Amino acid sequence: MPSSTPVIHQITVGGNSSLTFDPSNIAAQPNDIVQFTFVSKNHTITQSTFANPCVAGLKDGSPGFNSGFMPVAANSSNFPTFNVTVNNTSPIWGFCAQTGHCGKGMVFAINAPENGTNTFDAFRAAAVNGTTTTTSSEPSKPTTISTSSPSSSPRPSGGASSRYNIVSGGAGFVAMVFGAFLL
Ligand SMILES: [Cu+2]
Repeated sequence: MPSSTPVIHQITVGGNSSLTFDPSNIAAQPNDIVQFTFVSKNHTITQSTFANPCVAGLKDGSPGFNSGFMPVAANSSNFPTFNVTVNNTSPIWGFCAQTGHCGKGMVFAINAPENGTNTFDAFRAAAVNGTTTTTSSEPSKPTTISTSSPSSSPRPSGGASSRYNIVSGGAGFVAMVFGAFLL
């Protein structure tokens, strides 16, 4: 296996008091280190999955990496850091777990596919759409479900999503359904 000198990728979190990882979408090689430097407010970098951008944890149930909250006092120049070592070339997805930040697009990826369905842009869109569903629109707009001709229903999956939305009303669950729909 060819080895090269590991690269340290510097990511600024909350630069100019924004809700951003900068850069937010990077490519890295195994053994590279991604160093997050928290420069404002109170953010995290928390690992998630493409299917559930704003939910901590991996598909196999393991927690993944999580910096925890990294508060930075106003006017402070003491910036905490958190390092993630890249083990392989698989995509790594993450978000900020501070309330509302993921839904405002504060997400991050390492080695996201540049093409296909699981791009960084799709990941970010899922994060934003999954959260705004319950914060900016009516929580439950009952869907009229036709019972006269079920076989000709043009969008059965849309009906299913609406019903889950009504039952749960949870942002996380809506995000999960939305993410699953994207797959
Ligand atoms: Cu944040």
